[in-house]
Amino acid sequence: MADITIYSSVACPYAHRSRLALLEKGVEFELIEIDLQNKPAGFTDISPYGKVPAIAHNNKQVWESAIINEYLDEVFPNPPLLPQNPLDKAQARIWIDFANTRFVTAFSNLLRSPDSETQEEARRDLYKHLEFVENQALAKLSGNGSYWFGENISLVDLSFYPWFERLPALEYYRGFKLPSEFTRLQQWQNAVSQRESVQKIANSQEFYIDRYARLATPVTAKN
Ligand SMILES: N[C@@H](CCC(=O)N[C@@H](CS)C(=O)NCC(=O)O)C(=O)O
Repeated sequence: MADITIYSSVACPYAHRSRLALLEKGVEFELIEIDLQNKPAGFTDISPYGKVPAIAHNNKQVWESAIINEYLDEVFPNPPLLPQNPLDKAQARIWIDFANTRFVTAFSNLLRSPDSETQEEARRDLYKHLEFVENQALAKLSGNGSYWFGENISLVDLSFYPWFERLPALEYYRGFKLPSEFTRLQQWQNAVSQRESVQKIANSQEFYIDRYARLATPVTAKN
């Protein structure tokens, strides 16, 4: 029996992050797919917020994707997915926080908001956040390497990537593409998309377009 059980949902980008971390670590795990429209009885005993992902390890639970990923990195230290030096580790955590609080919020508002003004604000924010990543992260930290911190993949790459796999849905529903001027980001996306872990659980563009049909509600203009 695997030591780790992950409660996941195939379309969920947060669960995607933790599944990638498990695959990068090469640990055995059992995956339980949760139907979020019809959660199993007692699911909050495993995941107190009622969300995926959550993991069970040694009869204890951990939830919240960013926390799960740091936990996995500590419990399975090889290969390391965070820099070892405290200052670099702090930088990595700042970027993961940036993903959670800014990048994902703009992505989600653009896709989900039925309100055209909110969508336009989200579109501007998303562009601004991608520009910030291009100039302040990839151009400065990556050197000649393909990943956020250069040669080695890290939890920062895994924290952003699931939304990049879902960009075709944003293009389909909102006409938003990764701007071509962000060449470092394009290279980064290509490199991450080719990793074995990523390929193993990648879904097609059609999958996301179909799955997000319900969320990508039509625009309603304000009077
Ligand atoms: N902050 C959480 C977000 C997880 C999350 O929002 N998961 C969604 C699916 S993508 C969920 O489980 N939603 C079910 C619900 O809220 O009832 C994390 O990073 O793990």
